[in-house]
Amino acid sequence: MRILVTGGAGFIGSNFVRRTLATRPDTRVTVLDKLTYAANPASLADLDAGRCRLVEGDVCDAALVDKLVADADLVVHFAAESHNDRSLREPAAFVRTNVEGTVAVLTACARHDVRLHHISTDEVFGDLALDDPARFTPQTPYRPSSPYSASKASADHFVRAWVRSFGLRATISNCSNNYGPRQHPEKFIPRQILRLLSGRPPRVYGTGENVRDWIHVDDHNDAVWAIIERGEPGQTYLIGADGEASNLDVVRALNRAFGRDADDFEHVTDRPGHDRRYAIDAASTRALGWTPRHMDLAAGLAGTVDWYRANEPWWRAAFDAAEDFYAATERRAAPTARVPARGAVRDVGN
Ligand code: NAD
Ligand code: TDX
Repeated sequence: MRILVTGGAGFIGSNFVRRTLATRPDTRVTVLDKLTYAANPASLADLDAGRCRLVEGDVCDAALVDKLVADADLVVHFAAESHNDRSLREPAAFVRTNVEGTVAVLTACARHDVRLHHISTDEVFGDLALDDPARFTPQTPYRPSSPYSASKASADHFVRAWVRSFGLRATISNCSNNYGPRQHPEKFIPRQILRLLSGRPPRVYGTGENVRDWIHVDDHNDAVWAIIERGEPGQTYLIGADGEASNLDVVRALNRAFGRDADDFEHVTDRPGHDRRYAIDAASTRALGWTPRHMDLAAGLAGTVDWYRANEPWWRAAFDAAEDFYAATERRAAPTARVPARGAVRDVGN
């Protein structure tokens, strides 16, 4: 099977490529990646060149995408601008890659009748109140909050439009927050690990009560394969591993993993529009026979710490650049305002 993986030099995509080559001997992979700041070609450098090639290019380059799709049996579309904080500073890049890039992939897949799996996020559903017992399901209405999540929501709508209008064989998955090896140092968990490895305390936005539903990247990618192999074209699948934890919980667990006082961290300026809570009901993907294997978050974090500890050449330059990025706006702050609960200011007008 010839697989085109867009965004395969990024966090989840590179783990997908590695896992695919390791577990499926009948596969060959072409990675299309623009090698933006978020990519790290070292994530693919040790792979068998006979089974994995990297094409440096833009997913918005319709002619290039068409040529690569014509040679594929399957496309898995990970390429995106993926960081909420950056989407607040440079939203246009998110519209371009996440929306126009997806349309280029859809157009080529429809032209060549190639099966597509589109990687999306739980953030398209907006957020839940901290005291709301609900979780996201495939029926939850879209209500994105940030330029990032709005661009991903738009991309999902275009996928469904291509399924309906052009008979494209496509599935969509909306996954919760991933963690694990090879995640860019700008993201929450690696940032805190690398600050701790560099002798600096973790940094929590606002009160730190915001909740994310953590899943190990290998569990996400196994779910993607379950959908590719057993999912129904045209359907949407939600992926999550019942891993809800507040940012405070995560930072305290990391401090403990480093043998530090759990409460030795800094509060900094909150993210504007900061989503309160995400929570996934993954019944749609579990129905395909998939079950997550990394259910112990503390153990998963410990393994992730070990990986970063052993791979400084992989992360050093990106970590320094990410800390510069944050230093431009981030200030120490007292955690005075609570995260708004249900019915508070953010829900007015929805
Ligand atoms: P990432 O930022 O680590 O990787 C994105 C990759 O896409 C990078 O290698 C980058 O170079 C590439 N890319 C960006 N613009 C491109 C363009 N114009 N053309 C070609 N390649 C381009 O992101 P990630 O965390 O691995 O996320 C991958 C996908 O999974 C994204 O679609 C994201 O929305 C989705 N997702 C991520 C999470 C998460 O927790 N990280 C959760 C759910 C869904
Ligand atoms: O230094 C930090 N301190 C902090 O408290 C950083 C970088 C983040 N945070 C908070 C913000 C969030 O509540 O941690 C939480 C996680 O932040 P991110 O890692 O930026 O992830 P999030 O915004 O939740 O989005 C992620 O999950 C869904 C991915 O980046 C998206 O690509 C994915 O779609």
